[in-house]
Amino acid sequence: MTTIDVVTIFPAMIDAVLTEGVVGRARTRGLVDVTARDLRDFTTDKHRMVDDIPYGGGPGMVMKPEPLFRAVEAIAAERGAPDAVVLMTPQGRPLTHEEAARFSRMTRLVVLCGRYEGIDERVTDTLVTDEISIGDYVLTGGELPALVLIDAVVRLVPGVVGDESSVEGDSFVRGLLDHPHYTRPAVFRELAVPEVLIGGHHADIERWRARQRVTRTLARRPDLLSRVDESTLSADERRVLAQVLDEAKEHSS
Ligand code: JEK
Repeated sequence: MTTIDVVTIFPAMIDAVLTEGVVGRARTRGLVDVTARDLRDFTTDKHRMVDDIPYGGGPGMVMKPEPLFRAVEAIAAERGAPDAVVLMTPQGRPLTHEEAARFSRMTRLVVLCGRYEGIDERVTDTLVTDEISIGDYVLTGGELPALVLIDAVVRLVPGVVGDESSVEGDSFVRGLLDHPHYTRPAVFRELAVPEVLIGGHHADIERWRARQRVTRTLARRPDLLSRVDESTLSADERRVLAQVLDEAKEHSS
């Protein structure tokens, strides 16, 4: 079983989210064990202090090393040595599908959530194995990033998402965005579902969807297309991609 321990001063934030949906069900089914640990439980002073002023001066507060060390040591004693101690930080390398897949193959993960200006660098230097960021925008702490990481990791644990082929079909696995989806009614407030999807000619539908995936990726995420692994694409996707790239060349010459 995959065990994830989250160290935070806001354990209720973690519990509130990870009891719902696919991750909540994975927990009740015993596929993963996610436990939020209150960092203040690992303090030894009567005020349960987790932060202090920065050496060298400057604004804001810094997370003290001692409670974080005590928390990770207590978790290691209880669970066994972790495979990774992940720190959520704006300084981390960006979270990707590959990184999430790597964590999903581990047995014991510890995720550290900072607050304030960040944490004492001696924690990063000696306890942390991976520094991860969820993107180039600034948040107020590591809890939402930890939830994003855990959600991405848990759905890759075998058995969590019912249809394994839907995980393999993920756009970031293949390097293509998804095609548009529609459901009933066929006309909603004068907005019609594309005719090809109504007809039900399977090969036509698949060609149309392949074209949508390729043209949308080119328009919205050309960075993905330039790194696409052609061996993961269907015959329709490969043909449409070659066609669309050729047309794009034509327009620029
Ligand atoms: C963990 C505390 C708040 C906010 C200072 C940082 C460069 C200086 C700390 N993708 C992500 N965005 N934000 C986080 C994240 C934020 C956190 C903590 C993660 C702990 N904070 C905070 C501002 C600053 N600036 C950017 C200039 C430090 C994150 C992730 N993962």
